[in-house]
Amino acid sequence: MADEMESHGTSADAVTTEFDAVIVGAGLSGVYMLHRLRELGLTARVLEAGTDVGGTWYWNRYPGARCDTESMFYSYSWPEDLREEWTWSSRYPEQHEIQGYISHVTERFDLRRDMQFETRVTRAAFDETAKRWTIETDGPDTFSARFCIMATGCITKPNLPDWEGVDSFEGETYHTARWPKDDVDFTGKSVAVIGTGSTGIQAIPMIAARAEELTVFQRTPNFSIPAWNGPLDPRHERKIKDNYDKYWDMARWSSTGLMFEIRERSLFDDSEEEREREFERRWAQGGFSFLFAYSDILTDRKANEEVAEFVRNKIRSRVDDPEVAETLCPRSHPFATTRLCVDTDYYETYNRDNVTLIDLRETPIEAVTPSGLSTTDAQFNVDAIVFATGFDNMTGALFSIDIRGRSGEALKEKWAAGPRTYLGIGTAGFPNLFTITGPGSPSVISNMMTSIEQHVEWVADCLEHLTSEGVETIEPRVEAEDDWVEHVNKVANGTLFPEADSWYTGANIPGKARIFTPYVGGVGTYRKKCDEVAAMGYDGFVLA
Ligand code: N01
Repeated sequence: MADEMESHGTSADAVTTEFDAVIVGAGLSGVYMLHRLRELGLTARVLEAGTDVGGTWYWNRYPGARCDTESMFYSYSWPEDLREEWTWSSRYPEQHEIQGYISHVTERFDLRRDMQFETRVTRAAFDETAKRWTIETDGPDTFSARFCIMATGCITKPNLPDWEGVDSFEGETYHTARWPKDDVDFTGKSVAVIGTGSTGIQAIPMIAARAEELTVFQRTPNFSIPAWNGPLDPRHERKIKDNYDKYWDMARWSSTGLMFEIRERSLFDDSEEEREREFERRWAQGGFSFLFAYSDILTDRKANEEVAEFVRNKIRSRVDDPEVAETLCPRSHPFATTRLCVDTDYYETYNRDNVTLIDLRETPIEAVTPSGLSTTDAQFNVDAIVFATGFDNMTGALFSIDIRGRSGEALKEKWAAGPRTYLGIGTAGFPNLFTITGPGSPSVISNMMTSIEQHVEWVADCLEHLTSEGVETIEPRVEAEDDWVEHVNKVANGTLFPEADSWYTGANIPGKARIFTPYVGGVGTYRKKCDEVAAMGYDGFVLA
């Protein structure tokens, strides 16, 4: 039965509010989760640290921020009239447009009244006697809920290098994931950008166009494919909208959650000329399609190297200075084993007179100084430093909250050697705790939209089942969790992914356990497994 009530806490103005569920985060997951729980007649409150909905699209408002999943598949698949009434302006959606979309959905379903902003969750502890979660915040409010749903996102907690003197810089500093809401004007300024991941690759061309001088500090070059972004073709939009259910169903059962033409063919089944033609065809399409030219690109070292060299040659053709081009060519990891980037004029930016590339592998940064940055080779005096240095991904947001399960066990301690989940949805010892797109699920290796919807719908069905059956708690069995973690690793080890020092493995954060966290077995395969688990009465979970 739905419960929602308020009781007075210990301090004068502290109030404990009771709900069926507390949802942490008002991004794409939190918004949809709230909608589904409302439909079930459950009471829920979304707690969000930001001042508005949007999640990652609220925080990452740096110049050039844009999703590299195509707009038509970066939208909720429900309901029909919502998808009919919304029109994206371009092939790939821009940050402010995505935030506008999430905001539109929030208003459309009157979700805002169950959301509380500027409220950071600091602690969530399971009370074994009451069988409820107590959720504490940085404000006076405390919440009590049967279910605690972490919709905290995979790429949430910014990573800032702890270089000597990092606070001593007297100019402007920005982290791309905490970009100011007001326009930042770099006109006439000398700017340093640190980091060349998906974010840096999007921001660098935009900053270069405005700044007097831009110095890019690169530690590891990434592979990037052109986006060929442009206005959304109305005929393409109509075609997708007219066949939306069919396309979405295909996406749901595909390997990626995206609608790509995937060729189940080894690269070596084609002649060299055929391969070259196929690469060129995919290059002309732009974006991630390139990855699916052949089925062994991510499993066969030789096949992968051939693709890698094709892309390196494209870099060489896009960059005028051969030395700069070579510095931009990735060699330390196989193609696409770090997140493949999608760009607009990234490599061409290095042909501008006001842009300089510094290779941190040759000359590492030693310190931040009051006037800029010093490497082992030189001092760079700048007006502004932009940290595009990424995130403590997958577990960072969860570990920022003191999550305590049975007997006060800390999630952070349980996962010290790497996250342990069953299906990426729950973890043993933490009853009624759900992690939307958690570690061990396809999440970041798939179209996030498809994976978010699948998890939200699975969790909603599960809560409906528990409520109707009068089940108080659900949590994974330890053996089921162990088997799943082993399976996730086994599947990953059948690919080239673990060879890279990527954030997928936690290698970007000093001291973090190194383990490949997303499930690369395919979105469709994973969905089937989750559906089977539910159909078998939540096999692998303890229902008490
Ligand atoms: O972060 P990253 P991001 N010294 O971790 C460098 C999603 N996303 O914000 O590779 C020097 O990829 C680091 O160097 P290295 C997407 O899933 C999506 O760019 O660790 N350099 C790297 O170059 C993406 O993968 C979209 O050697 C340091 C960079 O900083 C994820 O978010 C857009 C350093 C960080 O790259 C994260 O992307 C943007 C140090 N101490 C993001 N520490 C779209 O949909 C870090 N670096 C388009």
